[in-house]
Amino acid sequence: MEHEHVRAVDPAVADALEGELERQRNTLSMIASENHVSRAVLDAQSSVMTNKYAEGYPGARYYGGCEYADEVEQLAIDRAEELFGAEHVNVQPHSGTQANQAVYFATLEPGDKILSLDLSHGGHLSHGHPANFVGQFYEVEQYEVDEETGYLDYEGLADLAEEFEPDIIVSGYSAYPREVEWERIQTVADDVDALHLADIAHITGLVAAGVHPSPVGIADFVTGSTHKTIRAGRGGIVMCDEEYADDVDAAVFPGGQGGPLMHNVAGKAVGFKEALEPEFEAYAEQTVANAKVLGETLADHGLSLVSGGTDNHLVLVDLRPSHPDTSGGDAEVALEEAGIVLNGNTVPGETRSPFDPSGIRAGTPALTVRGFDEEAIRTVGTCIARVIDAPDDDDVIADVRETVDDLCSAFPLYD
Ligand code: DSN
Repeated sequence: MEHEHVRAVDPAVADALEGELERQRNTLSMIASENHVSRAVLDAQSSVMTNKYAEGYPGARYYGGCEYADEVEQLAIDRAEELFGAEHVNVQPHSGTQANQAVYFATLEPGDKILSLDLSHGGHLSHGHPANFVGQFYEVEQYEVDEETGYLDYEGLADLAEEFEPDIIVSGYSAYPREVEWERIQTVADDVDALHLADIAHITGLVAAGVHPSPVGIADFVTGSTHKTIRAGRGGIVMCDEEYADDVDAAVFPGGQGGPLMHNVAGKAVGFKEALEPEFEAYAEQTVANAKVLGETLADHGLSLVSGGTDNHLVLVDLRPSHPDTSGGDAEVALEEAGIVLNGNTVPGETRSPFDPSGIRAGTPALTVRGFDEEAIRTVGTCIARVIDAPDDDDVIADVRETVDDLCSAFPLYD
């Protein structure tokens, strides 16, 4: 990864690209929504497909010269259909948010009602936050997790649905560490005659590998992003039954987007092929096993986990019981100094602010790609706890940074 062509034209950008590669190599990437894609996906994403306009869909484009674009997009579609068992897949959304936008555009009129999980309880901006277009174009009501247990409050959701009479219920979350019971949410949707969108952005890879139950075939629409646990490069997808296929396709293009990012579609095709291999299931299983060990290690050091643990790739730590004077933002900054990159995160019953929240969120997808096993993750968990115990202690930070350096050497990236 020399970037010699960039360097010849633009040394400033070449320096930044190389700096980012070294940053990823020399730190522990634990932002739960991030991952390291394969060299094959990187190669596809930096290909000449970036030059091609291919508005439309395979076999029905608005431009000539699309034979290879057709081939690549059809491969991405076929592989996604096989991976997820979906009747119809659209692989063109530029991101998970744009996948959600397509579903709203396909199914709702402005002013229609969306029932979704509150952002501070683990939801997502594109599920109805007032700062997002969704919160401005639609009427939004939000359900919550049970603040005592940290688990989704399915009964509260059912009561709220009966009262609010939503047109669509959104499930699927960005900071929820537990298995989602899709059938229970579908039952609520059926009872109030609402559609159901399951946004599996975070767990797309876990669902593909069969280590988290799938909402495909249960919810009316399933959206995902392709760069998180599934490692297929940046982008989004929408899955649905055949009856919604034309509406979803029209909502993606021309409804919400112009030309597809064909280099990213090529990355998705390659990443989905990799996800169909048996090794991917082993990777997804190890990701979850590592997250469980991470949670146990943090708990052993006195930290409080929302819901007490995890069933997926992430843990959410509420710092208030153990470290009331340390915010998630403080912890994020100190950990980054020590070479551990994660994010401060709101927690259920948040008492600070989204800019300086009470928790941290940590995920294992990227470390697992590097080969981290349970033993290495235990070391990482101990490092995190040490820094949180002494975020202002330069000696502790330096000592942890040494351990992080050793781990980065033992588990090299893009070698
Ligand atoms: N921003 C992503 C996350 O970190 O969860 C979701 O889009």
